Amino acid sequence: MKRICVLGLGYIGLPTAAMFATHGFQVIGVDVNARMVARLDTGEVDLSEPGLKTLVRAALNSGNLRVVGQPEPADAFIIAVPTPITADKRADLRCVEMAARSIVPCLRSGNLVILESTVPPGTVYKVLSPILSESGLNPERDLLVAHSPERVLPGRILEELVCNDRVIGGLTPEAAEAARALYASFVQGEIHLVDATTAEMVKLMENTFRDVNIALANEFALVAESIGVNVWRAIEIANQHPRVNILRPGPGVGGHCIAVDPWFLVEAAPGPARLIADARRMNDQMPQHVADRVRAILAGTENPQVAALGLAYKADVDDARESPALTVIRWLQAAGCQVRAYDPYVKNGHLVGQVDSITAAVEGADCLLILTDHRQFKTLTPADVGDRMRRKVLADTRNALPHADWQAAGFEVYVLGGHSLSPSPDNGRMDASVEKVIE
Ligand code: SAJ
Repeated sequence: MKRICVLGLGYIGLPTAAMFATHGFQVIGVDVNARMVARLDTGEVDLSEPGLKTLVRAALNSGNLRVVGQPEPADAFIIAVPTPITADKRADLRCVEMAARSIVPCLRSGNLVILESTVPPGTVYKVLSPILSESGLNPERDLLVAHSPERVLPGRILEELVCNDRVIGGLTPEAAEAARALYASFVQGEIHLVDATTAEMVKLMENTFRDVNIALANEFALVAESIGVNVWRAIEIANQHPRVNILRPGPGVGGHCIAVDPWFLVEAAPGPARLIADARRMNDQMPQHVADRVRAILAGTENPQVAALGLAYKADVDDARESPALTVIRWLQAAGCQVRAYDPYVKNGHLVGQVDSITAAVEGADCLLILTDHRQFKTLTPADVGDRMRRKVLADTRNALPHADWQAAGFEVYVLGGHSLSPSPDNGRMDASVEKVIE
């Protein structure tokens, strides 16, 4: 295996292609986005991922990586395209199907085909194999077909690509072995060989575990609000127990993985997968919960203005797709609040009122709302913003700021899942029913 064709040059395909290219393979990177291919060809990487630009440029400069619009014959094909969900929460496999169809004319006997995209259990057998067999080759006899789901964390992709364990599910044991030999060129973690459907299930279970854990943390936050306990302190102490690891509550779960993958298990087994579906719904209702609280805090304020900090779905990434921050903002806007949002990384937030500085966001605002815990926001002080605001209210959905300092500086402080640090202001603007909730 010397020549690899990687289909899909996004957050997974591009680093994978560059990694193989810098490990001596001839790599053909393929993407249907012609503009992106043209930019990549000149070394321009539009994804903000630590170290990625350097790695891609090294791969291009070595001559081992070429980026093109159409697949070419190769020894191995790696499919790393998106698998979103449809409006009715089912896997949208059109990109996988399209990528698989596009390699059919290139396939030769003995080729290795690896699917890295996250897919519902059974996809390799029921969707990928039938398409590959349109080549006239038998996927079990003539080809080596495997599933090796990507499992890297945005923000740490390059490191995790090398260090994480890898699971490889083969359509046949020979296919799994062939895929192992390929990844072993750079993977330092252990490589676990199973059948294709088990590999599909492993990946979904990992993200579902995280989603259910976050849903529990969010439920704890709501319980804490209703009984007047600070959930953050409670979780911190509970997590000291050697067998407890509760994740963090927040304004919802975003990204294209944790908020999506659990639905693939529900789709595969709707009867048994009840807790999984409930957890999903719990996390999906958090943006509305946050928006409701902010609205209630601002009840009675004329023409309420909200300065929202953070559009990305999580800290220190530039990715705002499926971000709960956007949903919170849309709810607030629908309720008549004017929102000015700032995010140091996200570039395309103009639709939700993005402005280009914290100062512009807080000017005349009635509430400073923290939606993403970017590093830059954690060092924000009341002196940076207080004088510019019309009303000094801090609503922190990520427990990102030192609330006592803000309270000492005259801010009313509301923490998602927390109890109020300040006595509730008796200024008539506060809806009494709200205190308990966002406190
Ligand atoms: N979040 C919380 N509380 C937490 C942790 C996360 O509310 O305690 C929220 C984040 O703010 C974000 C969302 O969950 O909105 C998802 O963020 P994340 O960091 O948990 O996950 P992703 O989507 O960036 O990456 C995950 C990773 N999966 C696991 O850690 C099990 C990654 O390894 C996968 O490769 C990736 O999904 C994927 O592609 O499936």
